[in-house]
Amino acid sequence: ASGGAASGSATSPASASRYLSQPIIPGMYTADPSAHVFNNRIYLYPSHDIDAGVPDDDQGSHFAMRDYRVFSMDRVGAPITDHGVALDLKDVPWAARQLWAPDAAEKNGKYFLYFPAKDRQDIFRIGVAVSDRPEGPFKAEPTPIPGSFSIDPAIFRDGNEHYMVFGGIWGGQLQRWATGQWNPNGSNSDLGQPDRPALTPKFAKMSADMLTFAETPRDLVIVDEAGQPLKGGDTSRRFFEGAWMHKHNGLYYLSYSTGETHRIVYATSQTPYGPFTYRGVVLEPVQGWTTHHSIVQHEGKWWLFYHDTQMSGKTHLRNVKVTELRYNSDGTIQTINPMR
Ligand code: FUB
Repeated sequence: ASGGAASGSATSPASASRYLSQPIIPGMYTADPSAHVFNNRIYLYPSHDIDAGVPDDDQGSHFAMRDYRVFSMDRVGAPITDHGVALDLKDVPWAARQLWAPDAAEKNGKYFLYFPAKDRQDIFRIGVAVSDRPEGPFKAEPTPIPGSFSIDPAIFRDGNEHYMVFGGIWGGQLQRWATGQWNPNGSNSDLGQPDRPALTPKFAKMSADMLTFAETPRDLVIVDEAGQPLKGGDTSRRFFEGAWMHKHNGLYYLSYSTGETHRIVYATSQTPYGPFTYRGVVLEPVQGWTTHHSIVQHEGKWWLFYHDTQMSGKTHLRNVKVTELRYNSDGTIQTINPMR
C-alpha cells in the first residue's frame, strides 16, 4: 500500500457520481475484504482500519492496524454478524506493527488466519493463527511462516490442495527480496527498471498442516497478448499488491491491484502456476488510493468484495462493499465501474 504523496489522486468526487454500492459494515472502518464460504455461510476477513495518528508516507505507515475482526452473513444482502476481535497484535509474539490484509482457510475442521505484519526489524512477514471456528478467536503461531516475506496473503483451494499467493511492492517490500535475500538498502518502490520484467506475485503450495510452505515460493509470471512478461513500467497492468486467485469453468484467474494506477485487473491460465495472460480490468478506480478485493461464489452467483473510502474520505480509513461479478461466455470478466 501507499497512499502518501499520491493520496486522493484516484478519488472521484462523490458529488459527481453515484456509488455503485454502499458500505456493508457500519460503525467502524474495514478494508481488504477476503471472503470465503464456510458451512454455506459467507465469512469476511478484512483489515480493521484505525486512525493511529501515524503520518502519511509512501510506505503506507499510516495503515497502522492493530487487530482483526471477522464478519459473516447468510448471503449477500442479509444482516451481517460482527464476531468481534479474532486476533490482536499484542497476542502475536513476533509482530511489532501494521496488521495488513489477511485471509483465511479451512482444512479438516480447523480454520487458519493468515496475516502480514512487520516484525521487530521492520520487515513484513506472514503469520498464521489457528482456531476451531471460522470466526475465531485465533491463536497465533509463535513465529512467522518460515521463508515468508512481504504482504497480502490469499489462500486458494484447488481440490485437496491449498496454495498461498502473496506479495506487494512499494510499502509491501517485495522489491527488497528480488535476489531472494532481504536487501536493507533496497528501493522503496520497485526495481527501477521500467523496461525489464515487473516483479510478480509469489505462489507456494501449503504443507499438509497448513502452517508452512511445502515448497519455495515461485513467481507467478503475468504475460501480455504476445506472451512477453509485463514490464515494470507498464503501471496500468503490472502487479502491485492484493492478489487473489479463483477458478471459473476450469480456468485459473489471478486478479490484483495495479497500485498507483488504482485498478483491479486480471489474468488467466490453464494452471495455477501460470504463466498468466493479462485479460483486462475487473474494477475501475474506487474512491481512495488503495484498491483491494476478493472474489467468491455463493448460491450460484459470483461476488466481488472490495473497499473504498466513502465513509471517511481518508485513504487509510476504508469501508467494505460488495457487488455482483459477471462473466461473459468467453470467460472474460465484465468490468465494474464503482462510481456510476
Ligand atoms: O490495508 C493495508 C494495505 O493496503 C493492504 O495490505 C494492501 O493491499 C492495501 O489495501
